[in-house]
Amino acid sequence: MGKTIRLTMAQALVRHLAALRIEAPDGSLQPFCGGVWSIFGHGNVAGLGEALWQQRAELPTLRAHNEQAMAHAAIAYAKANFRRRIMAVTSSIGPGATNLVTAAALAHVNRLPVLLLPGDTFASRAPDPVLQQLEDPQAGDLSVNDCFRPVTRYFDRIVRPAQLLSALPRAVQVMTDPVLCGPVCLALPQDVQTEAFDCPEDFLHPAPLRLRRPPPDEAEFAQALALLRQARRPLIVAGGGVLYSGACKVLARLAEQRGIPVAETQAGKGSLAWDHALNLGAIGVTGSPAANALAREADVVLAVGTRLQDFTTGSHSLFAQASLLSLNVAPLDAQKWHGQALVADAQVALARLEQETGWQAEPAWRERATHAAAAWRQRVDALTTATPEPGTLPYDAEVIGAVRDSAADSPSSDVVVCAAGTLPAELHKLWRSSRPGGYHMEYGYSCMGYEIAGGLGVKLARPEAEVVVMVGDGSYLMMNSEIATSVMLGRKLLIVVLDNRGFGCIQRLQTATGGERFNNLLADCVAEGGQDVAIDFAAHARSLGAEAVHVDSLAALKPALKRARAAQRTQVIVIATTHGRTTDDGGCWWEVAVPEVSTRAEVQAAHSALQAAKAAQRP
Ligand SMILES: Cc1ncc(C[n+]2csc(CCOP(=O)(O)OP(=O)(O)O)c2C)c(N)n1
Ligand SMILES: [Mg+2]
Repeated sequence: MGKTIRLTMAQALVRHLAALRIEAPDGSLQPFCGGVWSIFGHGNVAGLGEALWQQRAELPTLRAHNEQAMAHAAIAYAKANFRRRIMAVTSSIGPGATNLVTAAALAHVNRLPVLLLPGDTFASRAPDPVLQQLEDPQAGDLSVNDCFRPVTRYFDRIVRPAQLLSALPRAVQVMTDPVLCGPVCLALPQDVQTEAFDCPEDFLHPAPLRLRRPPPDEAEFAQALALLRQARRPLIVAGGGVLYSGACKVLARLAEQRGIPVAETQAGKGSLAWDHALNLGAIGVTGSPAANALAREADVVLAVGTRLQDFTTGSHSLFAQASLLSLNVAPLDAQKWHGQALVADAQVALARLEQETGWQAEPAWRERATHAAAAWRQRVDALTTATPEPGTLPYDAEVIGAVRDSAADSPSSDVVVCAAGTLPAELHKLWRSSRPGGYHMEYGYSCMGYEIAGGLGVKLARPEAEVVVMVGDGSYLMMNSEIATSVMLGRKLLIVVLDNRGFGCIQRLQTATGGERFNNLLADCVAEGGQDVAIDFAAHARSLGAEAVHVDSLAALKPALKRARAAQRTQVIVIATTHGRTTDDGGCWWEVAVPEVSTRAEVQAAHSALQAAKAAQRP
């Protein structure tokens, strides 16, 4: 047996984490863990807290104001690093821990790594029940941390210090495995955090990590190639996996050489530069007319690195006529929707396909795609540079145009961050992303409240970028406390709040499904004896330490953006927008359940329309 050192479990954990290095694409080694977000309580302050203090020079500890927000920041950091670097998040037991559950689900859905380290109740059970302890009458070993089991990709509870020696490397393995990649949770009983054991020295010097690139199975590759050789009108749907595997360059070469147009999912936007001749733009429910029209005419769809969620497939109605070839590192995704699977790393498999001859789109298809893409680029120009009619409020497209055009550099170094509401659809259609990572949309879980905290995580990962958080009033109100953290950490965010006085997108969905306007817009929620609240977002943001202004028109927004870009501290710009207008161009059907019986004729009509639309769904 090699040398050992007497350490507490928490000290061993933190030292291992601080020592982890990962190989960058250029072969250099980088710290794997960018820091540990911590809110302390009795469940972690003495144990993990002491260990983090000891290691503070090697592994930064950061404090924010809400555990969920800290995890959002950590997840965004991993996404902005294309899953190559992570952050950890530690909480106390009980409410601090369960505050992390939503974020764990967010990371799970988006296949993004994060190391969650909630405190847990005493393994010894000596002082039970402790403050915040759940007592289950039928299970003595249950704690609130068991909520993490379904929303993590690896869960463990460390009830003896030496268990860490296998549990932590397994958690790291899951986070760096492109197939399993997602959130992991090590629940840490507070007494075990503080218990000493003989820790092998080796554990404090882990081997460098490297992301695996699985090659395709030969037979599967041959089948895929056979399908592509038959294709006359192929379309590539680029998902987040293109970005995570670093396949953007080979994707661009393939598109050009073979004349194949590319459409992008929310996670895949930025795979090709927005002005690439064969970039049709966004696909699906929030898609461009160019991408959706060609999706309906394609004979083979090569889906790369996408989960094929309903917004991408139009609830399986959009490219239902095409043969689907799904290139994905995860078998779960590759075999979806009865597609032909090609399980492999996207970069490796696309590079292999590049070597193969005999597959090429028809010249007419390339030409059609080039024209459609150019027409859509022109239309985006028109939509995003329009000015509202006198007396009307601007809508999101016009604000997006103003934000884009305020960038001093071209192509701009902006990273736009967003997650929920009206904006994801508008940004997916209209934002122009020049480089991978310039478009940071959390649209797997579409979690209101991700935006500002996520923006902070992006800024930590990309300090040189202008991180522009675009957020609706509803999402802002759900989680905004990390504005203060951004000021405290000196990490500037440029936050643009689009205040349409309520949950605009859900109100429109409500009406579209035959419902009466109800419980969504603030004006519709004032109770008898209550008052309509005029929320002063700028004053609120100022109270958290940001510099903030309310602008009363699109004309006033433009100089405000210029000033905000020149500033050092976090900026918040608030503009009133209309909830009544969105970009009509593009889009496609999306299945939302509508009541089968109702006293409302509008609901009955919407139900009939739903049944008719379902006929177009791939069975
Ligand atoms: C945590 C969470 N709760 C509820 C929802 C459902 N939801 C999606 S968008 C939305 C309203 C968003 O309002 P706002 O941010 O003001 O954007 P708007 O649609 O008005 O532009 C709601 C309630 C969600 N996505 N996330
Ligand atoms: Mg709103």
